Formats: sequence, C-alpha cells, structure tokens
Amino acid sequence: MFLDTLADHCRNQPDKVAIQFVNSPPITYGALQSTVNRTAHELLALGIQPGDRIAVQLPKCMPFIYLHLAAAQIGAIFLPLNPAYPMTELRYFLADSSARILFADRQKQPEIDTILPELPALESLAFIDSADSWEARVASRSSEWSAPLPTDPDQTAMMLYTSGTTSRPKGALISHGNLTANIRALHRAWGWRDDDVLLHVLPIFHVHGLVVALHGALHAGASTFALPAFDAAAALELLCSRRFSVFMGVPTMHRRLHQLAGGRRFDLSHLRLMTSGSDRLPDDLFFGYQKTFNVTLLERYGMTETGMNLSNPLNGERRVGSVGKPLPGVSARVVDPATDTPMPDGEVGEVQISGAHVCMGYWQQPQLTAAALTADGWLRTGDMGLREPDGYYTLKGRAKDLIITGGLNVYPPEVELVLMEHPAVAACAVIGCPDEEWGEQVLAAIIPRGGADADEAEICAFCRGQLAPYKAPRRVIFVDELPANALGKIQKAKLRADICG
Ligand code: MCA
Repeated sequence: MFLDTLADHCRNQPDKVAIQFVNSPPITYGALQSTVNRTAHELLALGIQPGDRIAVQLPKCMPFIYLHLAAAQIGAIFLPLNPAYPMTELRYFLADSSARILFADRQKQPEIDTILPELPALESLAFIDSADSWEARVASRSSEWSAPLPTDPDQTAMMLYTSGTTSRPKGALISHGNLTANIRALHRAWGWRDDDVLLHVLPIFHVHGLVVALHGALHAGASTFALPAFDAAAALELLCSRRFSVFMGVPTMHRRLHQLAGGRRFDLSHLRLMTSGSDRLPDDLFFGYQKTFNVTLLERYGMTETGMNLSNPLNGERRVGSVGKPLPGVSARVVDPATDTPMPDGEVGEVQISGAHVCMGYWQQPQLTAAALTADGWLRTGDMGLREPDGYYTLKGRAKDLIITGGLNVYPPEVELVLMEHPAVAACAVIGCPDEEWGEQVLAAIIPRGGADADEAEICAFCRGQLAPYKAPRRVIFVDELPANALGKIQKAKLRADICG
C-alpha cells in the first residue's frame, strides 16, 4: 500500500527534503513521518475511529498533508473540501458525509458556528491558524507508530465529492488499493525518480494536486517545492531556475505561463516532465509551448472516480489533441452508450474504464453506484471519444452535462437549482461558453419572472452566496424563451450555438 512505501522512504532517507513550502523551512522525510505519527495519535485521542469521516477545509498547507496521511494511517476517511465553498455548500458536504470532525481555518470560525446546529453528527471542530500551531498542538504526542499500517486494499482512504448531472454532489470512495494502483501506474508510465524535484502549484483538495502530483513525488521518495496558490510570475521564475524536473498544471495555468512569456523564449527543456490535465489542452497551447518553452506538454486524462486513466507517453509521440493510451493496469474501451456495445476504432462513443484504480462507488448511494457501472463492471465516464487504430485515444466532448472551467468541474443542474431560488428567475439554463483562458466560462440564460426586477450583477452575487465562486455564472443573459425539444427538454447544444457562437 502507498503508506508502506512512504514509511520505507522515511526510514531509509530521513534527512532528505520531502516537502518545502515557499518561505517555510523544508520538511524532511523523517520530520514528515514524525508529525504524521503525532497527528495520528492526536486523531485517536480525539476519538476518531476507523471509517470515520475527517473533513478538512484548509488552505494548501502542511497540516492538510499531515491530516491526510494520518487519517489514512488510522483507517479513517479523509474528506478534503475546497476552501472556497461557502457555508451552504460546506453544510451539505458535512451533513451528507456525517463527518465526525472538521478541521478548518480559524478565520472561518464565526461562519461555521452558524451552521453547527444543523450538523448533529459533527462532534468536534478544530480550527488551525498555521502549520506552526499544528506542530505545537501535536508536539506532546508520540512520534513513533507501532500499530500495523492498513493492509486491506478495499479500505476507504478518501472521499471526494463530485457532482452529478441529476443529483446533488456525491462522495466517491477512494480506497487504499485505488490510490496504490494509480500511483504505481503513474510511476511506471512517467518514470518518477527519487532525484526528481516537483514544483507543486496545484490545489491539494483534488485528485490532480493531491494524488497525481504530491503522492507521485512522495511515492518516489522525491522532493516537492510547493506554492500555496498558483502565481504565474513566481512559477515561471522558479521553472527557469533549473531546480525542478517535474511540473504539472491545468490548461489555464499553462495558458497564463505562455501569455506571461509574451513572445519571449524560455528554454525549459531541462524539466524532464511537464504535464497538462483536468481539461482538454488546446492545440494552439500545445504548439505555443513547444515554441516558447521548448517543451512538449504531456497530456493525460483522469477523473475523480478513478484518478488517472490514459496518458501520452514519456518517451514516444505525445500526440496533439490526444490523451494517449491506457496506463499500465488500466483497461479502456469505446462503446455505444445506449447499449454498452464496443465501437470500431475511429468511431466516437463513450469511453469506459476498468482497473484496480476505479473507485469503490459513492457514499451511501447504491443506486448511483450501480448506475455508474455497466453489467460487466466498466465505469461509464460520460466522456465521448474515439480510439485510433494505433491505440491513442482522443476525447470528443461529453455525454454528460458538464462545464470545465480552469480545470474545475461545474455541473449545470447544481447552478440551475440555486438560480431557481431567485425570485426574478422563471426558468433558466446554465451552459459553458468557450473561453481562451478558462477553457469555458459559466453562463446563465434566464427567462425573467413577469414583473420581477432582474439584474445580472445581483443574480451573480446571489449565486456566489450559495456556491463556490468558480461555479457562479460569470455572465447572465435574459431571454424570452429557451430552445426545447418536443418533450420540453432544454436543448443546451442549440443554446450554446445561439449564444456563444
Ligand atoms: C478561480 N476563479 C475561477 C476559477 N478559479 N473561476 C472559474 N473557474 C476557476 N477554476 C475565479 C476567482 O474566484 C476569481 O473571481 C477570478 O476567477 C480570478 O481569480 P484568480 O486569482 O485569477 O484565479 P486563481 O486563484 O489564480 O485560480 C485560477 C486557477 C485555479 C489557478 C487556474 O482555478 C486552479 O487552481 N485551478 C486548478 C483546479 C484543479 O486542480 N483541478 C483538478 C481537479 P473573482 O475575482 O470574481 O472573485 S481533479 C480533475 O479534474 C481530474 C481528476 C484530473 O484529471 O485532473
């Protein structure tokens, strides 16, 4: 399991830097293990049992990482939450997961106090000011750990919420076996090495930043240098410093780096691996990167329920517009989504995935879990694509109603539900309009309620009160009608074509 490999590195190279946050002292593998052990003892002292959900809504910081690894160590379920979630969303995640404890930023305390009466299962709250305060808090606990590490591959390690096209967000259950399978596959495919140095700029409440990037480096016994948030200028300067060998980003980050270069050339070819994921990499950016940075970005494809599925090769052709081939241990196929019948190469169908990395299902949602899988156990990704005769896959859109903005998924029904609560909204449809920087921008088309005052800024602000800012519409347009088919279902493709061109 992934914890065993990490324990080996901590034992064998205790003085090597594991993680360093900018402007903070480096944390060695030995120190990482000691504080994780202390944190695990602290969780036990707080009464946390195996299987309990530990919710963490913290900025990117060391305590987040300690809590994640310590939760796994004691067999609890780590539930990371985007710090941008407002209280309405936080309340939903805490209630749905019946989290036993919440670790949150001290600054959020007054707001969180207001939702506590509605969260009977939440027994404890811990507010954290800084990495130092966490280390001081656990300092009296033992730095040793003698209990066995979890061995059951089916034991849940993490719960990651992902929205649905017809349902409220659901918690995908990621097991120790899922994580281990995924990290091992990426190691083989991307040739992770112990002398790698990763520049980490991604958020860590998602698979990309937490599993693909951070676990990738930890599993290799490599070193990570972390920025608490993406900053294109700082990142470009660091990338040029020749200190790093690996960098991972979403297309919006790569776009900003490319724009920052402003036509100047920077040779970043000393990096042995620069990847792009979480959204489609536009062709112009792929070629722009080659020209500006002398780097061919490696595009790969994953999802919350699986971690990584497909990847362009480390050595060999990184094909523009393609997400490459199945990772080691991953099976992929393209099917007719109506019948789950495999399609011939070159024809577009739904991409389906199977392997030891596919999640265990959704928290307390047996029906949604069953619906996500075919009769023979393939995960329906909801992504459309085709397989070339030489095995490369290309994605061709989505079967599901999903917007990706800046590498984050937004499910229109979630936004539409909020909009329908606004008194000036009679009907609405939320779509993603293409955008060079963000990939897509969230747009709401609204039929105003007769006589009600409808104001774009006010409606956007209303949504921001209830949804994380990235989910709230950036633009609202008022329409007299929404295109619908004979059954009354809104035709989003037509709406997109009419509005976004
Ligand atoms: C920030 N804003 C956004 C987004 N992020 N709006 C839409 N989409 C977003 N993703 C808003 C802010 O609230 C702010 O609004 C305005 O945009 C500008 O903020 P700015 O400071 O420029 O943005 P930022 O903080 O620099 O964030 C941009 C970002 C960030 C760095 C690209 O979105 C990001 O870290 N994205 C990566 C997401 C990620 O890791 N996804 C992986 C998911 P205002 O000013 O109006 O308040 S895992 C996954 O998808 C699978 C498994 C996979 O394959 O990887």
